[in-house]
Amino acid sequence: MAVAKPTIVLGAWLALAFLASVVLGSAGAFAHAFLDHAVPLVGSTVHGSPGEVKVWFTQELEPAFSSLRVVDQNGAQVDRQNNAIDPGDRAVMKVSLPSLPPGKYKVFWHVLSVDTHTTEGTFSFEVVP
Ligand SMILES: [Cu+2]
Repeated sequence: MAVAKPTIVLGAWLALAFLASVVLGSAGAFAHAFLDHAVPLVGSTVHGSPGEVKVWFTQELEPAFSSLRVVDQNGAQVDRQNNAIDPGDRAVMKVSLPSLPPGKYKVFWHVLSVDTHTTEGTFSFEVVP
């Protein structure tokens, strides 16, 4: 029995290490950059054209592979194509807008987060006079 005891202790440590890697691994899987909130608010109606679309993500982004695009009801891109990550907060990306006529607009985002995972999504907002 004096020989078996260290083996059991080692086995317990390995089991613990395995459990820890499973827990930490699954936590990491939820760490991608997803949309946290945006201005204009997701699905909102705004009076007058907003000057820009600004999106807050759940994780910092890699600027070279992240983009934000705004299209009108016909699918034509209407933003100023100057999407950039906020130098003060790398989890924030924005793009400028010209004066938009009333209508429905859709925002497409496609980002690469610092953990090298790519995520994308869309949301819409409506401009009314
Ligand atoms: Cu990730």
